[in-house]
Amino acid sequence: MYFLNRFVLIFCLILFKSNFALAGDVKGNVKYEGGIPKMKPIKMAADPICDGQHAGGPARSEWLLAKGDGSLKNVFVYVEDGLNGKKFEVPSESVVLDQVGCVYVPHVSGVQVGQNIDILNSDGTLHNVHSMPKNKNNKAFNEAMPGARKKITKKFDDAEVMVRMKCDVHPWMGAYIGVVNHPFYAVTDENGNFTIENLPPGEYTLKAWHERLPSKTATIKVDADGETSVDFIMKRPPKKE
Ligand SMILES: [Cu+2]
Repeated sequence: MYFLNRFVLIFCLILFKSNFALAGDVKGNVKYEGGIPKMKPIKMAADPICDGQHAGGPARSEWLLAKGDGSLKNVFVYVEDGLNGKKFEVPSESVVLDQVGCVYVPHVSGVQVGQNIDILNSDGTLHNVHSMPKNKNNKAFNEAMPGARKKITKKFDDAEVMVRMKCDVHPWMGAYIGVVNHPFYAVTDENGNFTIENLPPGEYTLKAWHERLPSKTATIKVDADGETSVDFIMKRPPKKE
């Protein structure tokens, strides 16, 4: 009896472990190669409520955030190909896009098709949230959010990388949302790092998108248990002759 119990226990442990080992993580880093432009201060004087919220100095544009060593923030990295139409559950928690000091936070984010996006207004001023999808299956929305309107919830019906968001009141406000039909995406942090977790074993095309730089792709192989590493280098397009 004792041995039988032990056997069952070991069997269960193997089953338990394999359940968690049937997927791998993809980790990587994105670097920018080239002269790093200076992000200019945004002139918010048109709306003193916006301006008043940047005590540490004026907000700056965010279209290319690279550190001295090239580490590039705000790159949207996602599985472009290889999932072969597999369906994935839509997370019940919302993705959040906030408006803070008349700047979208975060500047780049991702969401699954059908997943709720809570668009918040942390400012006591009027914003007008305007999505600009190009995919006809995604309906554009254009909604006023007066200072007292603190939250609206939206979603997208089809995959689209990327959907641009803008504010019709503050022309400098812009954000990008990557809409994908799976959970395998990430946005690089200030060190250019990203992690995509729990990818089923297989071969995939991974794509790195940046708002001003040409996209890059890589073919990766993910094993059932372990970590795959992939780095990208992004450059400006060559100047036209
Ligand atoms: Cu605004």
